Amino acid sequence: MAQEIFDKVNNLLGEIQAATPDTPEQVEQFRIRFLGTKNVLKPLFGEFRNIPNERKKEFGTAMNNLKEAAEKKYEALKAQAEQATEAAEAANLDLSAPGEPIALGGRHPVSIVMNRIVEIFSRIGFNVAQDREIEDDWHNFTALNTPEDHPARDMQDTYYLRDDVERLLRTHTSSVQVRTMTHQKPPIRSIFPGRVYRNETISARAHCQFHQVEGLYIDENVSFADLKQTLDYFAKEMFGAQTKIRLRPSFFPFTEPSAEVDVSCFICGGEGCNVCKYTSWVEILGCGMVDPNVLENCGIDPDKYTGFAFGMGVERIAMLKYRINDIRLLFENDIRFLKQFDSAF
Ligand code: 2NM
Repeated sequence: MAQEIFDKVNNLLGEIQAATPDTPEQVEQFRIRFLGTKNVLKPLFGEFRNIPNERKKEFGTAMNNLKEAAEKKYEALKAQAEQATEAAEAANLDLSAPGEPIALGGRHPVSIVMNRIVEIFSRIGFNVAQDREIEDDWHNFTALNTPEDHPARDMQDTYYLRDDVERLLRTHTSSVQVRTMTHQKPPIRSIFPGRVYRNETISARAHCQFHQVEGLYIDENVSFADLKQTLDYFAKEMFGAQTKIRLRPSFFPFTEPSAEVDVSCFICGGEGCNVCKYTSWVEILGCGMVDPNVLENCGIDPDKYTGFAFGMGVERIAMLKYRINDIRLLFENDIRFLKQFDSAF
């Protein structure tokens, strides 16, 4: 009786050692038979009480060996199967398959236009200068010939720092031009891109922050004709070769004479449309000859040097180019809006 049970144990051990499952299904069958919840070892453990006392120890050892043999075999089969799967996958790899596409972010329209302006002026020898956004009164106003009682200095128009009449958020990048003029000798030929701040009520056309690119050229004998040629080149590069410019007299505290510059409407080409309000012309920038007082304030001899300066709003040009009718769209970072601009430039 006891010997019969011992024979069963030995037969199962032989079966385990001889098993050669080679499909994943056969490995699973092996697991169910020897290690599953209803495995064939379980009823044998129940035979324990039918084993005579003097052989109980021997039986225990045999059963433990049997269980261990099943577990070891199963682990080995599993490892083998995993290796086989990996090898099969490696053999199936198509090394010539195209890579997974990586989603690229787009440039912000303000960045696209600002980069384009910088690139156009770089090509004719302007270098880029940048500086702080928190400025003092002298660099933002006084050096630029802006009188003490000028409305731009008012709290209504300029952001002053808390309890501070001296420090403010720059209202134009001209403050960087002042820093350049006080630190560098002419010839100076630079452009000044950057963010500026004005205390405006936010609306479709105005925001309390925007971006400018200003330019400055100072040397001996720089003339108003040089200014016109430079801006004519810029307009043709920016808006197309057929573009014309026209200058209208204007006023800025820091230039004399001063002018506002229009380009021929690049939307309708003169036919008349919403963008040019049926005038054929679109205003894009302000400019002028640097006032001798400004040169003097910055330590440049106005009897020896002359210069021209100009300034434009980047948002305004981006809105014209992309037909955007509300400046707030440029500051909301709504992905549905930004997705429409994918230029890598
Ligand atoms: C403009 C229009 C006209 C300008 C002048 C100067 C400086 F520093 F040379 F005096 N900086 N920027 C200037 C002149 C800016 O922006 C509409």
